[in-house]
Amino acid sequence: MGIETGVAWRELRAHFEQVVELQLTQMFAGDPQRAVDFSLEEQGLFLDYSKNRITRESIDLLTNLAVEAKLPAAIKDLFAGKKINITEGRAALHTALRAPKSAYIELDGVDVIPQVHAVLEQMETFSETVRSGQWLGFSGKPIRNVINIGIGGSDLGPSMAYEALRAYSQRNLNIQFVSNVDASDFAEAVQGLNADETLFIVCSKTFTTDETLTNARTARSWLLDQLIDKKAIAKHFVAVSTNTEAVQAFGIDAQNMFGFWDWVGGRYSLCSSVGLAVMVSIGGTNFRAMLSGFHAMDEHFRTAPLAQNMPVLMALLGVWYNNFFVAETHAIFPYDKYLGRFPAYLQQVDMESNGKSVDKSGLEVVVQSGPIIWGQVGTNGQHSFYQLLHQGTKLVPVDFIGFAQSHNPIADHHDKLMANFFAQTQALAFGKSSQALADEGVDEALIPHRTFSGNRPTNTLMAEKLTPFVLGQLTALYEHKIFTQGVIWDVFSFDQWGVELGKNLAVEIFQQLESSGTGKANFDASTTQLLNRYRGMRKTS
Ligand code: G6Q
Repeated sequence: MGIETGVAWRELRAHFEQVVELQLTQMFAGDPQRAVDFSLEEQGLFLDYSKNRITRESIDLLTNLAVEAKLPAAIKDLFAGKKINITEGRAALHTALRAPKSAYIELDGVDVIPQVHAVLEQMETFSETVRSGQWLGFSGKPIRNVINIGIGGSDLGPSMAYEALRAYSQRNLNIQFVSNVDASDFAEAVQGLNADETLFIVCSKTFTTDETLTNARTARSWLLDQLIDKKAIAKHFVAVSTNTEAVQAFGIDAQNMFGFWDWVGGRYSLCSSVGLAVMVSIGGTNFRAMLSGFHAMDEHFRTAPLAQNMPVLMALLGVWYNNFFVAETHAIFPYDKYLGRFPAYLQQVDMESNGKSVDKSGLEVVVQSGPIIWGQVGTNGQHSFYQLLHQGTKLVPVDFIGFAQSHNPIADHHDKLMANFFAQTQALAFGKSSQALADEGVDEALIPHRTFSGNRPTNTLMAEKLTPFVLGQLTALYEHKIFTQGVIWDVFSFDQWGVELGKNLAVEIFQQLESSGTGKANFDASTTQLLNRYRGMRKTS
């Protein structure tokens, strides 16, 4: 029996029939308090959710839904380190990674906080040595290039945060991220670099991921081609992993390994040693400020009442559109160049967590689970796909994220950027009526083409500046939003079995390709045809 059979869902369904007819234009006109009442501030992060197709009753009914889904108990279990990742038999205790040293969080009878802080200190010592130029490469030169080799959760978090906090980076360090098994990724990253000034961070929780190990082996060959002596590896490779044996087998000294734990999911691992490249870039103090931002949002999520809880509200609004308005996608548009990787990062966190079609008891879900997440920085999207958002037939709820201060306050750029930011949510909500166009004297034949229906929902998130603290708040906000939605849809948000099949098939196909066609693999007719064609083209090229 899923959530859709409960009272709250039934009431929401009935309520939806009334709300679906309402226009944001009327709702604002009839309620001068609306903007203020549907807004929330949490330690400088401001959420205006008034431009959503909701009434006060919608929020009451949606919070009832959260109660019916037993969200408060689920939040407690998350923070208490209960093994809620049942299909993998693990806790999902990423919140412990940003808890202060004074906290006490027990898992299997052990307080995890001392381990967390010991690794943070190890990371800080290492980062400082690299940043200050004291870490010397094999030929005695300081490190100038740091390349993180990792994929998925071991890439998207650190690369997003590195970009986001570039304004805080030490500019004489060239930080790069190599993730793709496509050799062009590695080749372009090391283009023009000297091996004796380059440090690789091999970042892999399991240290078994094929793409990462393939890139790491290529990096080792590239380094040894230039530096010859195998002893150079100790000076130019460090590892971030939970697998000491595999790290040592690769040739990296256990002393140069930064550990973390199986209770940290890959896509929730940015605050662990997976963030090492970020700390090298921005330094320990800024990294800790980011952790404080995460922790502040953790505490808000853990303690605030549901109707004033930012992640919960955003999650419920998402459920409202996903399940009642049947919106298939949700877009995220940061109006900040530095947040360019944020939508891609959230794509993984959200879609890998809630892209599930069976519920916790293994039955097919009856209601839609996670949406398709997508997005890009503004204003670029305005000159591209916003057309569909304004006048297309699809309903796309959007989160707009903007800041009052720029890291690069040049001329009037920032006010122009933000003018667009405000204009877009206004246009989406209120549109432009045919009457207004007629009043302006627009040619009658053109009126239908120039009419904007409006009534298109958005959230606006705003903070003073994109600081490490604010990035932490924002990231934790989405983590907890996604967790809340997983609770409501009753799916396991912390596993990702859906990525297994393709991985296994790739291994079989690779073996077939390497065995020059003598293998016995029995592929479907289409795959066989494509493989034969590939083989033929590979030979002639
Ligand atoms: C994230 C996933 C996945 C993982 C990568 C890399 O939640 O588990 O994206 O992070 O497959 O795994 P390793 O860190 O083990 O190399």
